[in-house]
Amino acid sequence: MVDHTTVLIAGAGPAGLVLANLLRAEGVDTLVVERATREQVQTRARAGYLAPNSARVLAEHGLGAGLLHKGQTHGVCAFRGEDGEFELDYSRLGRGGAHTVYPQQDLVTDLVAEYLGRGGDIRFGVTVTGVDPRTATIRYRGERGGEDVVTGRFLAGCDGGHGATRKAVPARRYRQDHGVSWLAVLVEAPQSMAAVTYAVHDDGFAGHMARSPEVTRYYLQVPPGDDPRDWTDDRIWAALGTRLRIDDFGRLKQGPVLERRLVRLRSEVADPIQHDRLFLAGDAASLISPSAAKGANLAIMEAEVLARALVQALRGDERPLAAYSRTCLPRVWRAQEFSRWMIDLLHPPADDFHRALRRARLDGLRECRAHQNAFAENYVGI
Ligand code: RFL
Repeated sequence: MVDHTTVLIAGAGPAGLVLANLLRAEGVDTLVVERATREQVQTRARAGYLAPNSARVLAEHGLGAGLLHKGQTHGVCAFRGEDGEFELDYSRLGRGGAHTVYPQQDLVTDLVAEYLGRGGDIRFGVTVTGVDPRTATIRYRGERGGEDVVTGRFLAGCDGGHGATRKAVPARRYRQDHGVSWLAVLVEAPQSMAAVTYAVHDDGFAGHMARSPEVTRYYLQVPPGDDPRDWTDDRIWAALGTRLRIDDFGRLKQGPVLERRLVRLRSEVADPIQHDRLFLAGDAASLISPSAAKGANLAIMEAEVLARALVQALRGDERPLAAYSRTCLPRVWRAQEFSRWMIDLLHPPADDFHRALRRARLDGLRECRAHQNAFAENYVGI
């Protein structure tokens, strides 16, 4: 049997779920197919820092209740190094704007509930195995095995960086492995500092980011290929203590390590991000290193652009849909440029020349209003 819908969406992450909700609000028939179970998508801890544009999209479309009630506003970040610490109140720099810190799994939970409440159809435990962009058809395997086919008027590929739809878009792919790996750690403890803190140290970068009142994210630069299992709780706290210079700035609030995973900092941008009736959004369209916390924000931006274009196409005007790649890609590249700038700032090669350049960059950020404004614009905006 072949199922039909209007917009078929592969993947129930931030990109797919925002798109699905925006389309349902316009009365468009949608079907979301998702490989994982509902429980898995609602517990997968990843992003936390949502930029003002993401908060606007969610609030404007009635998807921001959880974010407004439980999210924390953060507008200050700090840099720590051998010359001490300085803070940037980026909410008062550039055009202004703060992040809302709201764990991605909570956002996904809200978006699933809202979509189902709007009468949306979502099938969990379903893996896309084949994609035909010309007919907007996918072949999929359900939890109990056996293949089925579903077709739409349009197909949205929101199945992330390892999904099936991205392979069906013939595109030029710009790939970069930044040569840096982070141990991404979640600990059951409140945040230790009021601000996001980026620590530069000869042992490597360390970062501190809020997530919720009970859970904090830390990052540690580690040699590429390190096995996360070799990083015991004690070893993690010792490295964080050294790099975050607790002797100068005070102790960290410790708790059990809930999750440790290795993240290779890499980028991949496809151009174009559409082919025939297939349109990619989020990590399926481009991957960005988490150094500037942009991935989920790009996913939400693209979901909004795509939702508008699809609604117009269904009303007879396909021009915005034809321009989808051209609309999104300049913003994707600006985010890539800033995230690469952050990588250079936080992980310079270990030689005297690059260490001195890093100090000059930090001096610029500490002392020069024009540098601070540019940083703030890039940090919260795209
Ligand atoms: P997702 O969230 O990966 O969702 C894709 C969904 O597709 C499903 N799927 C399939 N379904 C059916 N058939 C198949 N063949 C399928 N293959 C995959 C998957 O199960 C999944 O549910 O992609 P989306 O929606 O594009 O969202 C992207 C964001 O998740 C990602 O960019 C961010 O998490 C990146 N990121 C951050 N972004 C921010 O904006 N701010 C942050 O603070 C931030 N912190 C982070 C991050 C990413 C991290 N990691 C894990 C790389 C911190 C970390 C540690």
